[in-house]
Amino acid sequence: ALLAGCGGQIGQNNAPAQSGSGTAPSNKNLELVVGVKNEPFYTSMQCGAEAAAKQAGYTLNTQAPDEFDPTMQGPIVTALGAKKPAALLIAPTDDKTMAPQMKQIKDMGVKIIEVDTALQDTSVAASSISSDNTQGGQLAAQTMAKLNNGKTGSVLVLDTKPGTSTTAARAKGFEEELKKVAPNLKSIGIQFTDNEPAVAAQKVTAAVSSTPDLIGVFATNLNSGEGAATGLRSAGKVGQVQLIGFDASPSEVEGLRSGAFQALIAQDPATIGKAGVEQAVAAIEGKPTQRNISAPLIALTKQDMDTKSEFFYKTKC
Ligand code: T6T
Repeated sequence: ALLAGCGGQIGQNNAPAQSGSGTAPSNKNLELVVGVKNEPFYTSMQCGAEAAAKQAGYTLNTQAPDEFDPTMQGPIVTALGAKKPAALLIAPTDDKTMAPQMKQIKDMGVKIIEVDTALQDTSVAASSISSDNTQGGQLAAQTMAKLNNGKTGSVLVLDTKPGTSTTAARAKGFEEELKKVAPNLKSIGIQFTDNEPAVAAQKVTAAVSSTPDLIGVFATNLNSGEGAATGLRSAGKVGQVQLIGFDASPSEVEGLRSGAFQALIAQDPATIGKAGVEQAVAAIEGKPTQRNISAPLIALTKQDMDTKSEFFYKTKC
């Protein structure tokens, strides 16, 4: 399955902007394997990556599993063995179980660049580009504390799936920071949504009924945030239970405007994609690479969102 929206016809390679020079590598094909199809975070990443590939005279093809699931992403990576791109840019959907497939491709001479999520094993990728997700969680806690005005109550944290490096760091960063900046707010713990909005909605409605003093929800990504907003709507708690989301999908941005979210921690996926391509090209061309690159994050509120609209995610390039 391929992402919709970017680079002309779905699933087609982009034409390179220029042909290679005499010393350029003969294989200038890059492959991007994102976490899940039709998702604005990855579409925005793909847009940034495609523009950078075109600029560098490389082709970039993008593939995506139907679900954020290593059993679906793994075979896509394994099949690249027949295609042998010069580099694989990948957002691994599990920090452990995606390692064998990625190592197998690496052993064929394909450069590996991690974009967004990463493996625990840091020896596989030449470079990893992501938001500072711990800092993103901390920012969410600080924002919740600030908006909460010293009230006392309970807070629910929604993570996606165990083994997702990014959302795990956000949840941990949030919980640790909340203890420091808002001792009056107590986390009732981290619950997993399987990266399904419907599960997130159900966890929120359940928490609303089981926890009468529920005062806030931190949703660590787009799907959990969209689902949490649905849950608060069906429980009639919009605006009463504070919702801090992560990412800035069109639906989340709309939810921020309408008051379903009080803040969003937005990433810069296009910059992650662009830096991923730049690192891939450096690795292919034998130039120095940077092992870890951090991309910007920003808190959006209803008051300031329109001055920061460059952070809103895209559904097409
Ligand atoms: O939050 C992003 C990404 O950073 C995370 O790793 C997985 O979920 C998203 O793609 C949003 O759905």
